[in-house]
Amino acid sequence: MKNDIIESAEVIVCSPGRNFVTVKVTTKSGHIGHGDATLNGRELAVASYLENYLCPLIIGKSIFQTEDIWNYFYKGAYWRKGPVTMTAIGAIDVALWDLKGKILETPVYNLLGGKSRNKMLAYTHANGKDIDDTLKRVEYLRNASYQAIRIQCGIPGIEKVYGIGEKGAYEPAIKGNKPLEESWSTHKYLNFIPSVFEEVRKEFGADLHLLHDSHHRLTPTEAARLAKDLEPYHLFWLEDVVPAEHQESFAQIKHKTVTPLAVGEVFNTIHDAQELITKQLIDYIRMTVSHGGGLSPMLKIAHLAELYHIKTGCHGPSDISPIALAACLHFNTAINNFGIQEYMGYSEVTEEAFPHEYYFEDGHLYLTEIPGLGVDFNEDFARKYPYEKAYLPVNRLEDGTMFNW
Ligand code: GCO
Ligand code: MG
Repeated sequence: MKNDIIESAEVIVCSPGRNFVTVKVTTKSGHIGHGDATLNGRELAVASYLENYLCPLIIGKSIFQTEDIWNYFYKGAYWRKGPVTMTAIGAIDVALWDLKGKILETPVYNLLGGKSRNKMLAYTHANGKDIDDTLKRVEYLRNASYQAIRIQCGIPGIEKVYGIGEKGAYEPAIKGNKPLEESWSTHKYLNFIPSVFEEVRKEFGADLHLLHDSHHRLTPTEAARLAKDLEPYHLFWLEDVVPAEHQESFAQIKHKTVTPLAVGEVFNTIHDAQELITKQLIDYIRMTVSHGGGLSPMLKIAHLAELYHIKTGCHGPSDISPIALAACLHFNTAINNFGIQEYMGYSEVTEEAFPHEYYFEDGHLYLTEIPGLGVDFNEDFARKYPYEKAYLPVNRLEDGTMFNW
């Protein structure tokens, strides 16, 4: 087809609001497509993989060959899987789908199966330093029209806990040359968290959808205890209860509780989730388009999950760029088994760097009819903010033992 041959592929690493890695693919006809290659705290590894290995190999190929190009990079590399590799492949894949939409003059969702829904339920975060503070934040978000809220709360006796920021908005990556150290006590966490949900339900009633993230910190036995203790509060989901690579742990948890389970933000291929899906050990698969290798493999994962009653709930933190979020929204629009979309929003600087068509209203995210993904990259503006090294925190038990973050 006319217009479809790739002339160049470039990687832009900069920090408009926070660090982002953006891939820009240009066709001979001058069309431009974008992909997001941001992997929080490991940005330069992905940029190097792209610059040195993937970008040079797509020059001269057709943007329509997404399936062949994806497999060329996945099967063709011999070394498979892993967040760095798959985020890099995913960024190219998304940029090519963006180009397909632009050249065919249609939104990307029309190429993925068409419109299966008009709007997408979104959840955001309430992060309180204590129960009162958490209740205040839930109230604020309810007034901002959210119908689904993830609840995280400071734990008495633990100084610095996952999910709780200084001023409300939560950004885990800290600029500097070494990671911040957090600390953890599962005993204190398990004793306290159910009381937070008790208060939230008392105050806000049964209709609000509530979610919670354990961030990979429990054993299957501890996870089952928490899931059972939370049953009276009817969570939408309980996320990442155990380290995600232990697929077999979920059988132990799932068979003990009716609290819905979600996992997968750190997965990067279908093989990470295959057993969880086909044995129906989870309720929501959290893989996101950019870290999951792009739209091409994510469609396969969603279709497999659909057969087993499992819905999607794409990871959508502020550490993936609006390009990746838009890719999730097109994916969510096209599949049948959409569940929910995480949505944290962005700083003003980030919004200016990535002007976008999608919007949030009345608790939901919406797409428009614009061709492609509907996100631009304001490159000159973004380049004014150079990359600054930042790390995700590490986590130790109270006695100093290295633990899961
Ligand atoms: C979530 C996540 C994030 C991650 C972050 C890592 O559910 O949104 O757990 O808070 O920790 O995206 O970069
Ligand atoms: Mg999470």
